[in-house]
Amino acid sequence: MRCLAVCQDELVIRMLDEILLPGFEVEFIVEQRPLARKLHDAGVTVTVGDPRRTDTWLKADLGPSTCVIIEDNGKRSPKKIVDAVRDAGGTLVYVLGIGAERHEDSRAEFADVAYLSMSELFGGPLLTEFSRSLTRARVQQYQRYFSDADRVLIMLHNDPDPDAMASGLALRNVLRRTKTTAIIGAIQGVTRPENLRMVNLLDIHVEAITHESLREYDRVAMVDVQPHYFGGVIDRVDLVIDHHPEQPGYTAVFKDIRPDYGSTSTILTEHLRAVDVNISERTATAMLYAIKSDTLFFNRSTNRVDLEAFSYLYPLSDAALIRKMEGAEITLERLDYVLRAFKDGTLAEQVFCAFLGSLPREDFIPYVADFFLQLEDVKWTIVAGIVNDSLIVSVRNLGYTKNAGEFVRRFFADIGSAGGHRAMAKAVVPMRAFREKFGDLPGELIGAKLQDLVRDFLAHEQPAPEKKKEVVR
Ligand SMILES: [Mn+2]
Repeated sequence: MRCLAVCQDELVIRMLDEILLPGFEVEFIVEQRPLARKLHDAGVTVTVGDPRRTDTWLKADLGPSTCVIIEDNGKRSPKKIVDAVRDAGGTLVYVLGIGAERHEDSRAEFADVAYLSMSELFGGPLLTEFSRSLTRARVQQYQRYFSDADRVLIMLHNDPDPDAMASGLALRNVLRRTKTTAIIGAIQGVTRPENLRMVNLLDIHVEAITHESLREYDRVAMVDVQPHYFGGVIDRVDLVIDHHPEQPGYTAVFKDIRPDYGSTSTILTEHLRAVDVNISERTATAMLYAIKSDTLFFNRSTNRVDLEAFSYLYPLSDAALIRKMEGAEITLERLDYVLRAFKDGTLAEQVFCAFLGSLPREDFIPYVADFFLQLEDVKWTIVAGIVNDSLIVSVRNLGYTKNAGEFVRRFFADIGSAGGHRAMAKAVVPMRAFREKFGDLPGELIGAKLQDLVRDFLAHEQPAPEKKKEVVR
């Protein structure tokens, strides 16, 4: 195919020539004779002429199937050139934006021709390549640092979730180690049924770690968590890879913390890709499941990089296994608490509140809160229960109403821990402190109290701006 290009910049001409030559027969029209001579000597096909004149184009033998590329350098409008090309019978006209300034104006001005901008054409791939090579350098550094260790510990947070476990598997892969030379461990093991199902289906072993046994390892890495989480027990690690906001108060030889990523598995997908490590089906399946679950299947704030990691891992993973893991959400004992909440809970003005009494495990509370949020006409759910003499409050809403994090902070931050973001939040309050603040309420009145608090909050609170993402476990 024949292509005529109008361009007065040597660098751009050489670049276009390089890119277009294999598929096109390219000829450049330049205005300055010295530039034309220089290009001609370099082997570029070039004619000297005034591109604003129709006869320049007629002379250049412009036909309806000739492709015309016109440079828009942001200094002088190429409108006259476009008109001249049109008059000479050109139809395949492309304006190529080179100056960064006036792309939007130009796009509007040349609405009837195709407008391409140089930064859009090259920016994406170039940035991907740059960030991949930066990641590669980073990963190679910690790979080397870990290479001479006999035993490596990959430490997870308590009650590890899919993202923690998948990140553990992935890091073991990056370090090119086996389960005997890189141990995945946690101080408190997995308890939630859906996570246990993942452990069984993917045959993941999480070693129980004690403060003493920490010393048996030559190197310690942490994924999906940072040392401050362990309350001063661990203040120095070799590597931290996490997507929670960076915390002070510890030292790490290497760290890669990216709070704008939806999961730690997303970061590790990039690490694996950067150093070209093969990802096994098991690891890919775990990571894909982790990305889905940490982003609540892309319902929670999701980054472009999460989608990219997802589409990269998808063909490598076992979709049937993921379906099986997801099915593990509903268990008989959970249904039991759903029924209890149904019986004792209250629904008023689209707010569902329930107090579940004393519970053997915490996960029933967020489960019930999530469950009732699916109901028609429910916009907020507040579900509470007592675990180990602390009141746990899970708050959920549909995300476009007032802020759940604000709600728990307002009423519980002074007597316990409270946090979260717009759509999901959690408070943990020692029962003694709760009684001191709200009185010694019997069970059925705790539910009613919560209903009062949220009614008060929703009636008076102005919508708060979206807070920076916090992940609620
Ligand atoms: Mn995570």
